[in-house]
Amino acid sequence: MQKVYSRPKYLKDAAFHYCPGCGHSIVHRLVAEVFEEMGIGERAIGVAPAGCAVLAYNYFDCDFVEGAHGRGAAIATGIKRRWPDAVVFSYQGDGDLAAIGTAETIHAAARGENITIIFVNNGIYGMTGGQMAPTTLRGMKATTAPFGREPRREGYNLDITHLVAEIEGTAFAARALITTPKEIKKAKKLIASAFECQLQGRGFSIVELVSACPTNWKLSPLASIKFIEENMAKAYPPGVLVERRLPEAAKE
Ligand SMILES: Cc1ncc(C[n+]2csc(CCOP(=O)(O)OP(=O)(O)O)c2C)c(N)n1
Ligand code: SF4
Repeated sequence: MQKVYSRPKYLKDAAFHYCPGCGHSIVHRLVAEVFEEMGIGERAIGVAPAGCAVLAYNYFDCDFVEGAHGRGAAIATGIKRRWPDAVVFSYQGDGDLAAIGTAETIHAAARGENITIIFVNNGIYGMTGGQMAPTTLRGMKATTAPFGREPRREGYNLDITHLVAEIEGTAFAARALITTPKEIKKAKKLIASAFECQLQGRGFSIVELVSACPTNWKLSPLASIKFIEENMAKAYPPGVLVERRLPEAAKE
């Protein structure tokens, strides 16, 4: 019999606490598979966020630090500077990265810190019950935008990965959709490219995974996938946003 599934080496034997249809479980698995395939799991140090992935260290079988909300890029910076041989990543949601941690994210990119950010964009604050995030789409309802986001009242939605891609210290910025198996395979490739970028010492790398929060979107898991395809993917189109070559200093 052909084996089609096995637990990745760097995922502990623990059941995820995430809701059915939540993208976090899929993204965890992808990162763990990449660690195994690239042989970097023993060197990996993660920074867990506030948000639904707060317990990420219960699932990944690698070293982990719990970060305060939004501070992932700053904490990862400290770890990487102290242990340059470690493969350091911060795992963050959109409330965490694009609201509370905007400054840390942008300045880590501006400094070209050689770290990797795994950014799960579900367009809402999941853990705290569905408040509006900077990434909440125009017209999308949230507990703090009960009539649907209206730019003149709640502001425009923010494509933070695009913003960060403009910064010279960003070596690699990409986005993928956590929807169909085909898109999820693309997501895995981009996650691997981001870690490869860090291994080559090229600077800041970020992969945004556009992902479902069926619970707070108040949609079924299947309808959530459709919502990503029909709405989120238009505001946050997948693909490589930027890939910069080795800076001169790193080549010497
Ligand atoms: C400095 C700070 N502000 C606010 C909070 C409360 N808080 C915890 S999780 C969360 C929302 C997280 O949303 P997001 O980052 O989008 O992650 P998700 O739960 O959707 O994965 C908030 C506001 C906190 N823990 N620390
Ligand atoms: S609330 Fe949303 S982000 Fe949090 S575990 Fe449930 S589906 Fe995932």
